[in-house]
Amino acid sequence: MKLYGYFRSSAAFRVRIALNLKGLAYEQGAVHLRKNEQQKADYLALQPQGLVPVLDDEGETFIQSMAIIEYLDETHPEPPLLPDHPAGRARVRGLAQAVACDIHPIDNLRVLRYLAKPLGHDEKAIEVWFNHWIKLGFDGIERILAHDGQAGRFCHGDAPGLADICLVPQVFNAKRYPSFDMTPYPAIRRIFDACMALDAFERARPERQPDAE
Ligand SMILES: N[C@@H](CCC(=O)N[C@@H](CS)C(=O)NCC(=O)O)C(=O)O
Repeated sequence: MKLYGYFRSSAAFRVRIALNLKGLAYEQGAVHLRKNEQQKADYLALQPQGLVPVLDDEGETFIQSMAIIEYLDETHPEPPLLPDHPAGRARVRGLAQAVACDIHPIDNLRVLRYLAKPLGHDEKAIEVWFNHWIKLGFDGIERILAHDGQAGRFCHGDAPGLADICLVPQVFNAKRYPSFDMTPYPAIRRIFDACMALDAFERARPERQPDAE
């Protein structure tokens, strides 16, 4: 398998964690987002949206991190990334989407670039924007994790899964600006630490990727 991504991409980070949890070997194809390699014709032929990641599995290519992770879960069921019970699966997908649909897209590189140009916002305003959407998202996720009684060591019980896979890269993003305060999120911090104690998460972190700068 080959994963096209970028060391700082949190969507690619999700897929790296999933591949590691499944114990699957993969090579990486680096797409340098800051240099706009995602807009080059050869990459657009692979991913017409101009986004990472893409997973190539024996010549078949797949886009969108959540779809890729569910593909991996269906083709390599052990260990499962979603609970057995439909209600558990819905809870885990809900938490995962709270990150992947409600936080991450608004803080994506192309959005931040658009805020700068043509909208004319400076670096400070962009930092305020970036942190604002993470705070709003984390406030809700923290309430769920701390109060619905279904989190264990991880977001759902005591095994890592899709919700943790989405949460951890988003916490890395939250640390991008030192001005973001993680203090109000003890449940998120506890689960983050539990995840990062696992080799599958640790090996997926941005600094450990071959294209890291
Ligand atoms: N919903 C997509 C999001 C993919 C995405 O936004 N990727 C970012 C990096 S995390 C990207 O490629 N950004 C390029 C850009 O903004 O130009 C997924 O989950 O795969």
